Amino acid sequence: MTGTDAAPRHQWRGVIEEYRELLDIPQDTPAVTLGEGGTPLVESLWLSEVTGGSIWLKVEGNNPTGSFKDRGMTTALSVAVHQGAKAVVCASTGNTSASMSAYAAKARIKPIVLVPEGKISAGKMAQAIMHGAQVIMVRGNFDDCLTLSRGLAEDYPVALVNSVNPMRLEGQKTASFEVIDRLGDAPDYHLLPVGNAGNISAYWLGYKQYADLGRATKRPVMRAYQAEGASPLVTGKPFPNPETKATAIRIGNPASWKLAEAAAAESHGRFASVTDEQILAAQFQLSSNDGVFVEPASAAGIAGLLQDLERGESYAGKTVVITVTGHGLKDTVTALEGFGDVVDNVVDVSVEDAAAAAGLT
Ligand code: AN7
Repeated sequence: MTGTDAAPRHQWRGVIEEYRELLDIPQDTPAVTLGEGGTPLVESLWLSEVTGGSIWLKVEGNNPTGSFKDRGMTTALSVAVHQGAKAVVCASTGNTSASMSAYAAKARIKPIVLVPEGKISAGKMAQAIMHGAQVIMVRGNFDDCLTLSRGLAEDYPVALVNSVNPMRLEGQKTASFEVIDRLGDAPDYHLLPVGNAGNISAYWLGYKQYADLGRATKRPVMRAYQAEGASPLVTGKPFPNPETKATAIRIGNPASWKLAEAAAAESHGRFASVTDEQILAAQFQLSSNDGVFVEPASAAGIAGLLQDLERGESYAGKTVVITVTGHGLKDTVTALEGFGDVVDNVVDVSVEDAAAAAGLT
C-alpha cells in the first residue's frame, strides 16, 4: 500500500475531543488544544523486576509543554475563552505557568504569571517568557502567589486557571481514563507526587467515573508522596516555609487539601514523605535504568515506591501505575548537581585515547 491509498489511521485529537462527553464542561465549548494527552504508559522493567509486580509509568513529560498540566489547561483555557476571557492568571512553581502561557498564546489571550522569585527552573521560566507571558516575580512562596492570583481574579478582568478552577480537574482526570483504556482495568495501586494536590484529586475523579460507568471493575489504592520539606499532607499542618530541591512541589498549603485527603481515605491509600536525596537518587535510577528522564518532583513517586519496599511493603503480583509528571529537560541544573564536572573526560583526536577514556581498554 502506498501512503495515499492507506486507510487513515487514528490521530490523537487532544483530551477534549477524545473524551468530551465524559467531561463536565459546557459541551459546546470549542477546544483550545495543542494535542495534549495520549501519553505513553511504559512498563518499567527495572521496577517490575525489583518488586515482582507489574509496574507502569504514565509518562506525562510527553505532553506538549512537558508536563501533565496541559490536560487541565486545555479545558480551563477553552472554557475561559468560551466565556469571553481576554486574560488568564495563575500562580505557579513553573509547570502551570509554562502550560497556561502556551495555551493562552494558542488562544491569543494574555497570560499573566505569578511565581516565587528565584525558585523556578530556567527551562520553565523560558517557556513562560517565550509564550509571551507577563511574568511577575513575587517575594514569597507559591502559596503567597496563589493568594495574589485569587485576589487579581476577584478584582480585575482576568480568569484564574489554577486547579482551584474545577475545569482544570475535568481535563486532568483523563489521565485515569487513558490508564484504564490501556490496561483494560484500573491498576491495584496508583502512585504519584503531590504538591498543590490537584492531580491526585483529578485522578481519583477519573477512576471513580470509569468504575461507575462499568469501564473498570475496581478503583486503585492511591499513594501519594511529598518532599519532606514540603509535606503538609503527611504532617497534617501547613508548612509556612516549604523547602525542597524539587521546586515543582515546593508548596506548603495545598489548595485541594480536602479533595486529596478524601481520595486517600476513600481508596484506602495514604500520604508519605521522601527526602530530597531519595528523590534525586530515584530520578537518576529511573533515567539510567529505564530511559525515562523526569524532573526531580516527578521522581517522588518512584522514591516512594522504593521507600515502601525498604519498609517491608510488597507490590509482588500487583499492577502499579506511577505517574511521572514532568520532563527531565525542564530542570537540567538540579539533575546535574551531583555529577561534578561532566566535561573532565577531554581527549585529543586519538582513537586510543578515546578508547581509554571510554573504559574500553
Ligand atoms: C512536575 O506548576 O503546582 O499536586 O504551579 O509541576 O497537582 O500540584 C506544579 C505541580 C507534581 C504536583 N509534579 O501536582 C505548578 C505546580 C510536577 C509539578 C506536581 C507539580 P499537584
